Amino acid sequence: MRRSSTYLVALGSNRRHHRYGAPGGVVRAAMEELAAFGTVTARSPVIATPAMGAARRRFANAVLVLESERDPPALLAALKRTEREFGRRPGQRWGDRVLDLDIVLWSGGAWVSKILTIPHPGFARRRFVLAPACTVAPDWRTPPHGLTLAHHQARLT
Ligand code: PH2
Ligand code: MG
Ligand code: MG
Repeated sequence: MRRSSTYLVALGSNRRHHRYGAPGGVVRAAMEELAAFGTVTARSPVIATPAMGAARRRFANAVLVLESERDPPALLAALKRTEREFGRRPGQRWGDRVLDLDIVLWSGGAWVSKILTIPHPGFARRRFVLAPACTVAPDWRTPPHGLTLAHHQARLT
C-alpha cells in the first residue's frame, strides 16, 4: 500500500467561468473537484484579494489541506488537468486566469525538480496564500528553517 501525504494546495481565480460564475464560485467549484484526488481535511474561507503582479482583476483565493496517495508530480499533473478542465489556457504567466492551482507545501518537506518546487517559491511573500493558510494550518512548519505559517504571516505584517 502506498503511504499518503498531506498537501497544502492554494486556489486562485480572477475570471468568470461560464458555469460557475464569478471567481468565488470558480474557487468553490474547484475545491469540490479536488476531493477526487484524495481526502480534503480542511478548507479555508474563500477571500477576495487585490491582484499581485501583472493581473488586473481582483482574485478569489483559498487553500485546502489534502491527504493523497499521489506523489508530488502526480498531484501536479492532476491539478494542471483540472485547470485545463476549467478552461484555463496557456498565456501570460502572471496574467488573469480562470483557475490557478498551486502546491504550496507537502508533508514530505522539500521537492525540487524541473517542473515543480515545493515549498512554492513565492508563498512567504503572498498574503493571499498565507492569510487563508493560517485559518487551516497555522502551525505547519515549513522548510528550510521550520518557521510556522503563522510566523511567516506575522513577518509580512
Ligand atoms: N496569483 C498570481 C499572481 N497574483 N494575486 C492574487 N491576489 N491572488 C493570486 O492567486 C495571484 C495573484 C500568480 O499565480
Ligand atoms: Mg499561482
Ligand atoms: Mg500556478
